[in-house]
Amino acid sequence: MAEENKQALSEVEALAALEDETQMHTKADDYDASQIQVLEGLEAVRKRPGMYIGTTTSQGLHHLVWEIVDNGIDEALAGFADHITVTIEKDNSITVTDNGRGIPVDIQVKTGKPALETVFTVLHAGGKFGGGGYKVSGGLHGVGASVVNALSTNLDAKVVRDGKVYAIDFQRGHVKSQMREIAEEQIIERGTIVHFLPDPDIFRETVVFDAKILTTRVRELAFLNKGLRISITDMRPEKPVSESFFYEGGIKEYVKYLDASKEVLFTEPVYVEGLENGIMVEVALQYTDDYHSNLLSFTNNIHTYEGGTHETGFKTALTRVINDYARQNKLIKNNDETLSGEDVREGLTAVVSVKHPDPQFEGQTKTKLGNSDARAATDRMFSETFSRFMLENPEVARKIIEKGLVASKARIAAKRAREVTRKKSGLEITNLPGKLADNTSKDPAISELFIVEGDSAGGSAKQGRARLTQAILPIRGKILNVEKASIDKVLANEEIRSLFTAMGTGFGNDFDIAKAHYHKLIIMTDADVDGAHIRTLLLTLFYRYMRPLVEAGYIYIAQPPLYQIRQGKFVKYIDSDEELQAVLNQLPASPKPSIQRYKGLGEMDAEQLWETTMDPTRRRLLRVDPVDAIEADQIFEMLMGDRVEPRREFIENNATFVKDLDI
Ligand code: TTJ
Repeated sequence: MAEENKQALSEVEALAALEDETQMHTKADDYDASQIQVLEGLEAVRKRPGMYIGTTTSQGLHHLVWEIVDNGIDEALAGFADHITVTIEKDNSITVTDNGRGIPVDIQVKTGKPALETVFTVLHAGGKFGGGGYKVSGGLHGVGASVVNALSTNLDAKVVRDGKVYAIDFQRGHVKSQMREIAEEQIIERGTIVHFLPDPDIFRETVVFDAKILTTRVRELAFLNKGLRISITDMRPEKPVSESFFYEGGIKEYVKYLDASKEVLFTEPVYVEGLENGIMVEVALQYTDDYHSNLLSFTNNIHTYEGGTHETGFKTALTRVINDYARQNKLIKNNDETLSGEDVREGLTAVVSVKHPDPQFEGQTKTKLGNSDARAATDRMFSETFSRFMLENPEVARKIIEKGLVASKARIAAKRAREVTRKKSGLEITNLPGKLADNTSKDPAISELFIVEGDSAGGSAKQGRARLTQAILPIRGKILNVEKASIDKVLANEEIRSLFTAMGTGFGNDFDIAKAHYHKLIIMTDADVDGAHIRTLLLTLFYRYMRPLVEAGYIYIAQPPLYQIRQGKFVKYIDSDEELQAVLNQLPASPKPSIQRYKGLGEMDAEQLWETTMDPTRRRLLRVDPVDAIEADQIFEMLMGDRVEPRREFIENNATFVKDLDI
C-alpha cells in the first residue's frame, strides 16, 4: 500500500505543475515507463476492487457515482461551478456533468499526456491534483476517477471549454480512443462530462442503480453545499423522472427538512457559519417536542457517523452556553441543577458540517473526525453566535432551558428506578422475567428470542418450539409507544423491562451488544392491523433504545401464513389471496379442497405454529434491514408521532413500503 502511494504521488507531483505547462515535450522512454506504471495500477484495481471501493456489492456500485460526483463538487467548492447533473441512462450507465473549468486538456511535460487522460489512468491523481482548497474527492474514499475507469467496461469523458469539445474514451481502464477535439454538439455550455458503464464482471451482484439511493445522497449534497444545484434524472422509466435540488440556506434548510413532520420550538432554525484557521464551520439547530436528539455531523460532505472533534466541540459548547445563560438569568440556582449534555440535547435536531483542508478520519469505519483544531474552531464559532442568539431571543432561551430542566428531572427519576431494580435483583445474576420460557443453550449465536403477541399464541409457541435454540417471551397487546414517552416512563413499563432483561444487553447509554443472550430477535405478531401496529411499536423501541441490535441485523419478523389448504393428503400454507387463487387453480376440482383462514396466531396449535412459522428449515423470516438512520428517524416520527397529516402523506407516497409494513 505504501509503495503504491509513493508511485501514485510521483505522478501527482507531475500533475501539480500542470496548470502552467502547455508545451509538449514527449520523451519516448518516459512515456513507456509511465504507461507501464499506469497499467499496473489499474490492473491492481481490477484484481482487488475491494481494496479501493470497499465492496463490489450494490454499495460499491453506487460508490462509483460518488467518486465522480465528488470531483464536480470540488470544482464547485473552488468557486468555478454551480450546477452538477447526474443521469441514470437507460442501460444503467451514469452520466455526470459539471459546469466548471473542465479537466485540463493540454499536454503535460512530465507525462507527455493530457491531464484528461492521466486523471482517469493514474491512481489517486483525481483526488490530489489542483492542490489547495477543500477537496471532498480526497476525503474518506476519494480514490479517484481512475478507479471508476478501471471498474467500468466503458468510460468516456468530454471537456467543453472555449466553444471546443474534447473527448477521450476508455475500455476497462485502457485508452480506447486518444483525446481529440470533436465536432459534436455541445450539450453543456462549458464543463466536464463523464459517462461510465460499470463492469458486470466486477459487480457480480448487481449493476442496476437504485434511483432512491442516488437521489437521497444528491439531496444531502445539495443541503451540504448551499447555492449548488444538483439535478438527477432517471432515464429508465417510460417517462424519465427528474429532480433538482438547490438550497440557498444549506444545512438550515436541512434541519427544516428533518423536522418537517415535527412540532418545533421556534420558527427559524439557529444558523452559525464561520471560518477559523482555514476550517469552515456551519451549524444549524432547532428544538422539537421529541424525547430523543437527532444530531448529524459531516466533514467535507462525508457523514461522520462516529462523530469526532467537530461534534464534541459543538456538544460541549451547547451545554456550556445553555448552562451559563440559565445561571446568569437565575433559571437554575445551584450546581445540582446543572443541565447535562443529554438534558440539553433532548428534542434537538442539529446538523454540524465542517470543511477541513486536511481531515483525519479515525474509528472503526473511518467516520470519526480526529483533528483537534476542528474541536476548537467549532466550539468557538458556535458558542459565540449561539450565546448572542440566546441574549437576543430570551423567550426562546427560556423554552430551551425549561425543556432541559424537564429532561433532567425525568433522567434523575429514571436513574432512581434503575437503582431500585438493581437492588431488588440482589445477588441473583439472572433475574429473568417470569413469562420468559428460555432456551437451554447458552450460546447466543444459535439462540433466538421470539416475542409473541398474546398469551395464547405464546402458549402454543412454548409447546411447539425447539427448546435448545428457541426462547419465547409473550407480550400482551400494545406496548408503550416510546416515541411519545419520556425515559422514566419507558423504564417504568413492565413489558419493556422484561424485554430488556431477557435480552441481557441493558439499554440506552449502557447498552452492550456483546451481552446479547440471543443473536436473533424474532417479532411474531398476527397478520392483521393490530399485529402490524404492535410490530411497529416494537421496532420503534428497538430503534430508539437498542439501535445496535437493529444495526447488527439481529431483528427479524416472523411470517405466519394466512391460509391452509387441504385436499386429501395435500397440505399447503398460503401467504396471500393471490397465492391462494393460484394454488386453487392448480388443484383438481374434487375432492373439494378445504381452506382454513387463520385470523391470528392464537388459532394455530403448537404443531401448526412450528411447521409454518418457527421451524428454521421451513419458515420465511424477514430480516429488518439496518435502515439508514436519518430515514428511519423520520419514518418512526411520522408513523408514531402525533401529527396526522404527514402520516397520511407518507402513506400515500410510500404505498409499497407501507404495504410491506402492513400499516
Ligand atoms: C483543475 O485545475 C485547472 C482547472 O480545472 C480543474 C479541474 O480539474 N476541474 C474539474 C474537474 N472540473 N470538473 C472536474 C471533473 C468533473 C467530473 C464530473 C469528473 C471528474 C473526474 C472531474
